[in-house]
This record gives sequence, C-alpha cells and structure tokens, in this order.
Amino acid sequence: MNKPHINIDSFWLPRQSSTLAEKVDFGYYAAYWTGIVFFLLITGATVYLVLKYRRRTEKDKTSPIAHNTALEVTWSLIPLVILIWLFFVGLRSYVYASVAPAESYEIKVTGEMYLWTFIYPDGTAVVNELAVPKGRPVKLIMSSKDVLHSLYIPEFRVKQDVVPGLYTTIWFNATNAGDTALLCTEYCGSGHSDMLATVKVLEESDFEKWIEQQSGPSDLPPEELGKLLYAKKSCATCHSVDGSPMQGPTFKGIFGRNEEFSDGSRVAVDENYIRESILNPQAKVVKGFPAVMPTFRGLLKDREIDALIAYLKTVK
Ligand code: HEC
Ligand SMILES: [Cu+2]
Repeated sequence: MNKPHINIDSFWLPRQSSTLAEKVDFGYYAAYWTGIVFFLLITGATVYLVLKYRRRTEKDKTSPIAHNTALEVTWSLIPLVILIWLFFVGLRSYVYASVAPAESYEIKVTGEMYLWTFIYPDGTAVVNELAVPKGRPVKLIMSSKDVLHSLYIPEFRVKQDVVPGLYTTIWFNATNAGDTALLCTEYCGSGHSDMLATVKVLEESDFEKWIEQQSGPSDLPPEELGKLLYAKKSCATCHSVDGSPMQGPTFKGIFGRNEEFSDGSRVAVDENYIRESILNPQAKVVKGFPAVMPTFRGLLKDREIDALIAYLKTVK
C-alpha cells in the first residue's frame, strides 16, 4: 500500500493547503520573528555592554545610576504592545478555526484501533480515505469506538482529539487539489503508526464522481471487485496476501484452511466463516492473534462481502 505523504515546501512547516493554514502560519511566524529579533537585541546589547564597560583598571568605577524612567517605560511598553498584538493574532485564527460556516459539507468520522472510517451524507462509508471537495467548507463530526485518538491533517493545520462517547468537530476549506496525509496523533496502541489515511482533495465535479464510484464499478467481475475492496477497505493494512504475518493472519491459502481458534476449537474456512469474520470478527478469534479486527457491519454491502469472498478464494 502507498503510504500517504505530506507535501513540504518550507523549512519549518508543511505546504499550506487550507484557508486556515495561512492564518495559523502567520501567528507562528509572528511569534518566531519576535523571538529572533528580541534574542538578537538582548544578547547583542548584553555582549556589547559587557565588553564596553568591563573593568580595566583598579580604579574603574561604575557611575551610580539607580534608574532611567524613559528607558524603562520604553522597554516595557514596546513588548507589551507586541504581546497584545500576538494575542489578537492567535485569537483571530482560533475563532476562525472554531466556527464552521453553516453551509459546511458534513462528514462523520470514526476512529478505532487502527483505522479511520468516513461516512458521507448519502451513507457511503470509506475506510482510510477521505475525499473532500476543493474550495468548499467541510466539517468533520468525529467520535471514537474505543480509546482516545486524535485526527491531524498537517497541511490543513487542523488537529482535534477523537474521544469515545463524545462528538468533537473540526472544519476546513481545502485549497490545493491533490493528496495529503491524515494521521492519528495520540498514541493509541501497537498499530498507532499505521493509523493513516489519505486525504484526496478533488475538484467539485471529480468529487461527485468519486462518491458514485465508492461501491466499485458495477461491471467488475466479483474477484476483481474483491481485490479492489481488499485495498480500499483497509484489509491490506492488517492482512497480507503473500504469506507474511501482519496484525492479522495472511490471506494466502485461507480458503479451506483448517483454522484453530483461541478457545481451541477448529473450523475449515468456508464462505460462512469468512462472512462471519467480516461482520462479527470477535465470534471466532484465530489462535495467536489479538482480537483487534474491527467489524465491517454496516460498512460493506452484501455484494461487496460476496466479492471479498470470491477474491479470497483466488489467493492461493
Ligand atoms: C486492524 C486490523 C484489521 C483489519 C483492518 C482487518 N482485519 Fe481481518 N483480522 C484481523 C485480525 C487481528 C484477525 C485475527 C483475529 C480474529 O480472528 O479476530 C483477523 C481475522 C480475519 C479473518 C479470519 C482469518 C483466518 O485466517 O481465519 C478474515 C476472513 C478477515 N479477518 C477478513 C478481513 C477483511 C475482508 C478485511 C477488510 C474488509 C479485514 N479483515 C480487515 C485484523 C484486521
Ligand atoms: Cu489512534
């Protein structure tokens, strides 16, 4: 599988790909340059004064200056004004990021160990791929099925915890067509670093087409549709087809295999067992593997499950 990647075009920060990014970066660079200028002023003055007024002879004495009101007022007021300005720079983008426009396109997001599911207004559910229209506000309404996760899209400068039993939201308006990365940024377990998704920013017309295509082109033979779904629905993050063990057992030679479960029982893999494994994965847990497979109930249509079964039969 291709790992989603982040476009970098400056030394400190990723590419700006949302309307928020510019505002956040302005705040970042305002604080950054303020820091640099004052560092140079203060250490510069310190070094200069230490050298200039160093004690040269035994008789050298500093003149008895207690204070200098004009100087002290100046060096207090200027930083005060700068700090107040920085506060408003931050406040402005915070408010902008907090309030989604009323006409936002809403997508539901579920985080779980270790994948992301995105559910569109028409009920289309997509795993580990978030397609969004370019130039239109999108609001994510997020929750977690298990532990604390956090959704982070660096190029959009948005980040928010995803919490079980609670809805949190973020919104963005994407400005660059193309792919970028979405990641989980709250350590959530052994598969945390695989909890990645691709964000696809599409032109409005391509976006409509993408939504239509999600259940797969209807004229594909079942094995091919199954192969497509294996990659698209994230099965590939946990199941290999070449025999190598990942989070879950390999699909190589799965059909007809005599599988042993953690309770010691056995079953020969057939259509019903595969269907059950997809819809109710905890019913039979393969020996030697943790019971971490998420259920795909409600996320795969019957036609898609049939296609996956047809594909698994071909993986020898
Ligand atoms: C987060 C990782 C993960 C994802 C994603 C995942 N699985 Fe699994 N799967 C597992 C694990 C772990 C097991 C073994 C434990 C168990 O049986 O529950 C398993 C078991 C299975 C089994 C039984 C395998 C056997 O050898 O008996 C099937 C079939 C299966 N998964 C199909 C799928 C399909 C199809 C998808 C995609 C739609 C998928 N899985 C996505 C982790 C995952
Ligand atoms: Cu996570």
